[in-house]
Amino acid sequence: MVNGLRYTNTGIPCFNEIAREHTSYLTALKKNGVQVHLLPSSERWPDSLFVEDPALVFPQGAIILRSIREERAGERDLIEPVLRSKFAKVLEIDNGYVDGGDVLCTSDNVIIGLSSRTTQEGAERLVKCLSNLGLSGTITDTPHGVLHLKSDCSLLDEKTVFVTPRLAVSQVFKNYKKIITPETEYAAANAIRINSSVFVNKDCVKSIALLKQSGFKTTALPSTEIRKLDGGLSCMSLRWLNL
Ligand code: CIR
Repeated sequence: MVNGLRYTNTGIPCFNEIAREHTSYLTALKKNGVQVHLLPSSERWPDSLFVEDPALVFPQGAIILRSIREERAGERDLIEPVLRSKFAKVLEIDNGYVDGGDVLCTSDNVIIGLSSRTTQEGAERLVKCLSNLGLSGTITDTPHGVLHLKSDCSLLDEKTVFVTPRLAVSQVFKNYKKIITPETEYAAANAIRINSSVFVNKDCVKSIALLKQSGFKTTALPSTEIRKLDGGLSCMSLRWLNL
């Protein structure tokens, strides 16, 4: 895993530190009422820890995505059998490319960000798969130089997004209440709402204060080492409601 992809090489991350961050994450998920299914690790696919990217899951079914990066191309084969064992309906993106990190699921729509990982063709295929599951999708842009749409935003509740200033201007959020990350803490935007708590990067103290002031309960989690691989809190799990 320490050999995973990274945009800027700040040195090989420490395996033990990542393992500790991952354990804190798992503990917090369980403490907040999530039933966790842990997948076996893979030496062959070092980025496979980031299970958010090769698939999407909804109560109605799962969608297997397609990575544009050869270094991640086999991850879909790792996750597919697990999803087939859990979902009656499993669809696949067979053309174009989409990473799950570019997909923000809201209560009534799925927002898909075009990026260096998600192509127009992949996004259009995804909209078709979503429609097959009875869901709607909207394609939008991701700010230039940002890895994934969700590097810069997260959904805090049905009507509220936590978003960086550079993405907050997007029309796609025009009907949302926006809480804007402080200029020095863009990394906080990759948060996740888990039942009654918002998981947020522990170092982002201003953001934690801001979220608390806005009435959200927070769980501060360490992610310094995982960030060296461009990972964040959303990307280490695939989350769905058992209806
Ligand atoms: C990559 O570059 O693909 C991984 N090192 C990081 C992926 C992070 N995924 C995400 O934010 N959804």
